[in-house]
Amino acid sequence: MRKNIVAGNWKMNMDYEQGVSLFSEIVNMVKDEVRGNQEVVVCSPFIHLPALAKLSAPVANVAIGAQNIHQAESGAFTGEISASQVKSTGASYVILGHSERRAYFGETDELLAEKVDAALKHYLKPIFCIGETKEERESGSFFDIIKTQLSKGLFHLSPEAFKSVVLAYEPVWAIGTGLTASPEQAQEVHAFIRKTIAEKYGETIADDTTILYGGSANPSNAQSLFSQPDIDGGLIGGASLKSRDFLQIISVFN
Ligand code: 3PY
Repeated sequence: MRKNIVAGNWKMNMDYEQGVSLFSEIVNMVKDEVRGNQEVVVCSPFIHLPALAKLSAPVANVAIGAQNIHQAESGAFTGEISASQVKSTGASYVILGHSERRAYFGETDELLAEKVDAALKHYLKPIFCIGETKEERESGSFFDIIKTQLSKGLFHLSPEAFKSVVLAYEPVWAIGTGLTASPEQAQEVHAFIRKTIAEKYGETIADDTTILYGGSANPSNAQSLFSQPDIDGGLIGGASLKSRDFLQIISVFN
């Protein structure tokens, strides 16, 4: 049975103290709430990871992740962080392919495939983001775009390796714009993603893959989005920076 996951993407927010204090609040509030096949993940800036790892270690079903890694193992890459360094903090996830990294840092599908390999080599589970721009939605090419992102970024993986990947459908037009895909629009794409995975890896792996919705998800729309059959939780931006909003989103699964 696939996991339901609510993952926070803090982006480049929170100084060290603020981040530790927010995460402590989250841990205290969710520690008796998150059960069974549900997991809460917080993807913070790198600076917070060791402290958050200590706080999350005793709590079942709460994990932490990074928002990026470099594809190389180690070496002269000033300012970069490798998968093994992230893993050594106690993190278990890494967001890869977020549209902000694709757009502002020129991350291509080919580069992302290398980052996926680096993550998996060090037992970091990728939360792999895919999604179309406004123009691609309006022109109707969005299914092709999503299929290409999946196949170039992930379909080189063996079935065993693919099982460690979590998908996040994040329509670019819904990120930082306050716009959200309707539950029906999101479900349509999630079902398409699952079908595309089934064609490559078979029904069992497709059924077991967690596919999150991301893009202005918040306490008012989480319930209607997460009740769709192929939506298994969310990758939450702004609303993950407020403990009460984040908790309300998490409690959709209780
Ligand atoms: C958003 O909610 O805007 C996000 O980008 C989540 O990753």
